Amino acid sequence: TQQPGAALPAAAQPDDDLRTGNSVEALRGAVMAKLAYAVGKVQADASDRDWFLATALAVRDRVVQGWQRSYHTTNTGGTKRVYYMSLEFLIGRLMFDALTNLGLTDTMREALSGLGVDLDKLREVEPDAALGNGGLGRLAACFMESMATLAVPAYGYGIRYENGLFRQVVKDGWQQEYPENWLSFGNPWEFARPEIAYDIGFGGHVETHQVDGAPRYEWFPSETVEAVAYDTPVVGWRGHHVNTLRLWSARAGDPLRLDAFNEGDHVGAMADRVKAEAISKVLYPSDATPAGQELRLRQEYFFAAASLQDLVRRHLKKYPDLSNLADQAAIQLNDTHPAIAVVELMRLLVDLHGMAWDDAWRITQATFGYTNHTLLPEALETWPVPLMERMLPRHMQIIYLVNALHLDKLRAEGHSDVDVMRSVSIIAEGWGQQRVKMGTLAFIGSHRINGVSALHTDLMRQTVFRDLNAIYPDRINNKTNGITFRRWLMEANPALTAILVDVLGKAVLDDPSHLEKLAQHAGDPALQARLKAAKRDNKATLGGIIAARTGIQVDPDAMFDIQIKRIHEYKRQHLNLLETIALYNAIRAEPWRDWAPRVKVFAGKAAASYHTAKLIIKLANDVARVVNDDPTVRGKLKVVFLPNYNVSLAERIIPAADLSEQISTAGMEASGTGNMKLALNGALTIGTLDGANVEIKERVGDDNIFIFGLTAEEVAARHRSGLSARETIANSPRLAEVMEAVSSGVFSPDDTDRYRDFANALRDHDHFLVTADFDDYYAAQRRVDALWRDQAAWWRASIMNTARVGWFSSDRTIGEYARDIWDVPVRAAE
Ligand code: F55
Repeated sequence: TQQPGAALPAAAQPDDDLRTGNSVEALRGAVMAKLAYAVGKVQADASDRDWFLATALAVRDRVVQGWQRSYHTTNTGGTKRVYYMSLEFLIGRLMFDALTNLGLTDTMREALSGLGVDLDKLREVEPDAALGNGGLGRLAACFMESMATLAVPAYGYGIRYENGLFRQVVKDGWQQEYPENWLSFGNPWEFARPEIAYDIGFGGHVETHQVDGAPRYEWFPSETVEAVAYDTPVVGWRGHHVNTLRLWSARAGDPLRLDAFNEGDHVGAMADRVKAEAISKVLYPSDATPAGQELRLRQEYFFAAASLQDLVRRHLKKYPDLSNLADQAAIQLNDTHPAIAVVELMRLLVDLHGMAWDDAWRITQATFGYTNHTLLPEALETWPVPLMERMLPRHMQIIYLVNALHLDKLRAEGHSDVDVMRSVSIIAEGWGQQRVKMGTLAFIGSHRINGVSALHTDLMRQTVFRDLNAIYPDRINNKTNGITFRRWLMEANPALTAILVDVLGKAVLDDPSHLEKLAQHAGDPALQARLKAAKRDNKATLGGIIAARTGIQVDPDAMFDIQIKRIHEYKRQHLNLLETIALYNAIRAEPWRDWAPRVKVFAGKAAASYHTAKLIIKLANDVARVVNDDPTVRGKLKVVFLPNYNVSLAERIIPAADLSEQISTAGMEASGTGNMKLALNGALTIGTLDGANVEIKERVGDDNIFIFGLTAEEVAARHRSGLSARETIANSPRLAEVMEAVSSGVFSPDDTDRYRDFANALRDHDHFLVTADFDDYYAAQRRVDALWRDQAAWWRASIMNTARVGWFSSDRTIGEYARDIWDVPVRAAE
């Protein structure tokens, strides 16, 4: 072991190289060198954070080699690139991604332990990069990893928010939001590229002049903001290929108003800088309802325009013009948030590069693909025309022209139905205000539109995009979501991974179809015992986290029943809470019965402005307090709300789950991806026939999943019938009792009216059909109890889940995008 201040080891052997060597000694030397020369600390004074930075930088050197190789190969190969445009990348911590994919985790652990440093402690000090809200942002992160794994030459484009998703603190049971500054101690993974910067215009006016008898349009923005690139390498499995996540940061251009500056209006000029730089300050913390604020539209255009300038410049370095852009670039729109890019590309092609409109439109459509992630009407993005006109005057002109040509063509083809024309128009009329429908714009501007599960895609065809689908029947296709098994199996659950490798061989790490062989061993008592022991360890670890963060003691031998996701009425955490109360009542009534001991764990953030979601968090904490304090149910039921759910916490909860709650109102959860992570890690699902649950059921089999509730069709019928929730409640004594308890303040003795309106809303409207599904859910939970009491049968089902969900790898999903949408090759499996 090196003493502090001792000479650094010489790079004698190739494998001892401080930059590239992968031996224990080389890694140790590399970390020591980073600590000294990059962090500027001596070992004796180094904090865990210093060691983390030194380690991350040493790992980064090893990533960079592959990065440069991949860059060179792509550049010389003339291969088509994929651009994944997303306002969110929920990447979480990156150190174990890099170590795992480079195969260096164990070597690094040994290298550090020789220095008296614990790698697993360093893991915990890395900030969790929460540049996203939930599923949509995490999907983008999984896709980045899978694109690197499959050696698809890809760039992720997004915004480098200084403040990611807020940190959730629970005070007296209520959610409070605190800023999360993930950059405050520096970010070892990123490379600032101050030289890669583009001017992004806002506001101003458009001038028209005639060029060769044709009108040409020129936009004179009144304001310019610079977009500066920050690059993060994304390394794929086994380090074969490394891609780039390029995030844009807003920088005020040189003194925006030099005149004001010189005239002494220092403060006014500075205020303009602040306004410009506000664009990349904060992530909008809503996972469903668009904010509709001016700053959000500025964010959308800022990063779309910067990304397009970047990829156009890359194209023109290699080709004389943009006529072959669609052969060289595929741009995927992650929901409508970047959809203004369709219009911006038209502007670049027509106004700046002088291309004929029809050619430009053909290229634009061939380049773009659009992924839809929600059908909830309140979640569909629209922007007021006056706002667009003011902020992006030329874009608004282009949108009107795109729309006019699109509607003219339909009329020429014989379409005349007013309702159809209205539904397929990009402009919505109503409430005295015109709005731009971003979903319609994205649809019209793309050659492929996809949903994220089979059911969701069918519903797209039947509902929001029904008329567009009838006109363009081949454009909508399904791409069921997936998850990266590197993070969600190998990194999150090393104990399970080791067992899988032992039973199935190492090939399972490269090809999840090998998991299927596990099914043969589902009844094997020895395998069951091993998996159960691994799960128990994971539960004990989670129990430690629960105790540390909430003070609640849980028993690792109880069933861990887990609902982790954003808090939303359509996800129905309150259905779970009502069932929890019913179970609590039942146990108290017959405490002598053989109850299956349970720990109900809830975690998730509510949008800061979503009052009902925050009340549901309070209810969870109120129910937890009452239940956990009641000696009658001790050892039988515990309720936990774990604060500040994020990617890192998910990595701890998921491997410890026995039961996975996927209980959204059917038709409302586009796919879900937590459902896949939990099933892969051996949890059984209790769920509705919604999103990807349907496809999970088809794969794991009816015996190994607990399905309940109305189907999407029945939900639609029920909404049409207008059946009353009051009647439903009256017909269920169990539910009536629970409703009365909540409503009257049994769980809120300090404020007996707290849940009155909430309960009355369920009685009067119950838009999410909590009451309609309650009895069936309660019955399904009792089937869960029964199976738990037969541990051999439970573990058989658990093994069948792990065995049969290999298909939900995001490698499979990306393979489908590559084949059906992007037309790019993927690297063959090992
Ligand atoms: C974020 C911002 C706005 Cl303005 C709207 C929505 C969101 C968002 O985070 N949506 C989201 O996460 N959608 C989810 O996408 C997942 C990935 O496709 C799905 O699995 C999930 O069903 C869906 O709700």
